[in-house]
Amino acid sequence: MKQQLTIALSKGRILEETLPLLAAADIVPAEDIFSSRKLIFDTNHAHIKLLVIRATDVPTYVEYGGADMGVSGKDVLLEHGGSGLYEPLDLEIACCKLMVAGMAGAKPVDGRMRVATKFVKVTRDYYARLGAQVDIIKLYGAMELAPIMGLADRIVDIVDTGNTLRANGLEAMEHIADISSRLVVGQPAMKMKYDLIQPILEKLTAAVVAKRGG
Ligand code: PRT
Ligand code: MG
Repeated sequence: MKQQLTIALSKGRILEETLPLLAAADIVPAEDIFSSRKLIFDTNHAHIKLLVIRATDVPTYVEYGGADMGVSGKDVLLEHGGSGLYEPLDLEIACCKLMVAGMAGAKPVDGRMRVATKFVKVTRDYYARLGAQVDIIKLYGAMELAPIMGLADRIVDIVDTGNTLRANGLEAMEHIADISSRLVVGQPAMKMKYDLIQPILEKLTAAVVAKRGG
């Protein structure tokens, strides 16, 4: 029997931009992912399956071999720490920035700053590089609310157009990282399934380059 290959996809906004790239690499789900509640999808290849899971779970699945490869936002990868993963291709989709933001016009904070975020590791690493001691408050969503309600002085969050910040009276203050989605491959899969992975990697690379040109 031919070796099986499992690809973990991040559901939500990354998925919409991932499917056309996969299609360009001749990998097409056997049914409409968006109108299904399934977690595992067959494709046009008997040996390739797709998992559709939470974005934050993709690196974990790939690291532990629950999937051979996956598509994950760089923000999620930075927060995960990237252990056990190769990151062979920038898919150049779902682009955005990780930024520090605060109330528009807010002054620098005297003393220890409170920073609310769901990116605890990224935030800790960022302020450690600056040599600043901060208190990090973990939130799971709606970070913009934290400075408004006095819960935190700053937030670390994803910014694209800046509309969400503006709509809540906040502004971006410091740039932490440019973000896009990456193809990730597990270390065992890269070794054991290289013959299956290599042609997919080549076609995806060509699709990314073609899209960039067009
Ligand atoms: O919803 P769930 O908790 O399951 O997961 P999730 O919210 O992380 O998933 P989802 O589908 O929102 O996708 C998140 C991934 O998409 C991130 O990990 C990024 O890699 C990527 N991405 C790209 C974004 C954005 N652009 C983006 N604009 N993720 C989130 N946003 C949000 C941001 O959090 C903020 O609320 O959009 C708002 C800012 O957008 P602007 O345009 O108003 O600045
Ligand atoms: Mg979301």
